[in-house]
This record gives sequence, structure tokens and C-alpha cells, in this order.
Amino acid sequence: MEAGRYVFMQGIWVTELQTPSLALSCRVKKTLHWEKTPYQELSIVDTEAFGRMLLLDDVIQTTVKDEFVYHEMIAHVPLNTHPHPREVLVIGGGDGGAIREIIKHASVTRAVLVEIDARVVAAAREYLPEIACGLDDARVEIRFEDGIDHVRRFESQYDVIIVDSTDPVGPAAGLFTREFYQNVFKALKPDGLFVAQTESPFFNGEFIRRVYYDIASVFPIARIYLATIPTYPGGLWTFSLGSKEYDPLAVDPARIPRLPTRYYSPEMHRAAFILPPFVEEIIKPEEERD
Ligand code: SPD
Repeated sequence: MEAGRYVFMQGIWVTELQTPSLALSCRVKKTLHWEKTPYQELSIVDTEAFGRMLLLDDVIQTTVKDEFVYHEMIAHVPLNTHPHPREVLVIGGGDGGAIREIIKHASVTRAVLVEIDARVVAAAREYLPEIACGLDDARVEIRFEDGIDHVRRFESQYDVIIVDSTDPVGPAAGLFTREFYQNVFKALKPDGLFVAQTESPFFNGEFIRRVYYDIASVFPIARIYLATIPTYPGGLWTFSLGSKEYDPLAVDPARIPRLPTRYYSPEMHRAAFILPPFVEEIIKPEEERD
């Protein structure tokens, strides 16, 4: 092994400090865009390993190479758990990836995207067209407002709510509270369900546990599922689902339509809920924990 081979890296690299002691660095081909929006710093860089990448406040949000895993799993698991999803709300998700997946469902008549930062949508349209391509669909309505306020204002409106947020810090922290889940419950129809991205089981176990029990205190059905996302801390990611009536584990795979997807499939729908013991441990009741 050459001395220093892993320390002296040539060229320009983009680095996300994923935890205080862990970083992910990608060699940059070109910086395409940088701006300070009213809400955050937004960068789009073209990387050798993952293609174009969107970062908000130096945190990787999505990349052209691995975005399909996250967007397919955050959209198709809830939409195929609901037997006839018509009205769908996405909170966050300004890159458009979740919307692109939602509009693959013929039953969806209206997909509302509530994104606080209009600049994210504009940058995604310009630099990430393969992700943002669904935003002009006639069923899509884009509102630049705060998702927390939005769910407060609606009652029995949506079949499915998808919280495609940034990490639970700063303004996004309010999207991971019991009070928010209560408002999501209220904004859902009587048989509605919701899903949220909920971080890394390797690095955020206590956070995932708190969110799981908050959701379980509001919704009769609470579940966690997993997907492998190379650019997110630890590479393994959780999604948490709260449902008033339909259990994602009870979905008959034969009933799930075969959509054009690269990670999600009827088989993956079920497999994603099989949790390794260390993740099971995170959500075990206190008295059963090791
Ligand atoms: N650690 C980053 C987690 C980001 C999750 N949201 C991504 C938004 C992609 N639409």
C-alpha cells in the first residue's frame, strides 16, 4: 500500500460531514450551481461517483445515481399499501423525485407538493431534469409554503402524506414531533396513511425509537422499513409509516402493479419490512430490550 494514498486526494472533492467523526467525500467534476436561498445554502455539483448531486447546507439530499432507491421507496410503499390512493401530499421533496414516482400511479388524481424553498424546485428543474421531470404533470400542484402550517389547515383531505424532508435539524425538526403527527392524522382521510424518511439505524437509533413511539401513540398501525442508499450516512436508511387502517405487511404482493421501477418491486415491498435484529432492537418495548 502506498503511504498516504488515502490521505492526499488530488482534485476538488465535496465532503459531507455525516457525523462528527465520519465524512463522505466525492471527487467533483464541476460545480454547477451555488446560492444562498432565504432558507439554506443550495449546491449542485457533478461528481464522478454519483453524477449530479444536490446538497442543502452541505448535506447530500439526492444524486442522479442513487436517487431512485429513496424516491421509489418513499412513494410506492405507502401508495401500494393504500388500495386506491387519489389525493397525495408531499411535504418537502422539492427536487421532484417523490412526485415523479407518485404520478406513475393511475389512481392518483391530485399530487400536492408543499416545499418551503422555491429555489430547490427551480434548481432541480434546471440541473436535475431526470428527477424533476414529473413536476409539470397536470395532476401536480406546487405550493411554496411551510408543510407544518399546511397540515394544520386541512382535515380529512389526503389519502397519503409523504414527508420527504431534510434531516431533523433547524426548520425540519418540527416535522418529527408528536404534534406534527397529530396534525398529519387530522389531515388524512379516515383510512389514510403517511410515511416519513427517518434517518440511519447505525447513527440515529434513539431518534428512530422516539419517532416510532410518537407515531405509534397517534396511529393504530406503526411500521418501519429499510432501503439501501449509498450516499446517506451508514448506507442503510429507515422510513417510518403510520396508518389509520391499512397495514403495509398485509398487502398481497399479487395485487401490487408492476410499475417501471429499479429498486421497488412487489417482493421488495414485503422484504423492506424484514428488519435485522439490531434494528428490531431499536423499536423493542423497553421491558424486552437487551
Ligand atoms: N441525510 C440526508 C437525508 C435527506 C432526506 N431527504 C432527501 C430528499 C430527496 N428528495
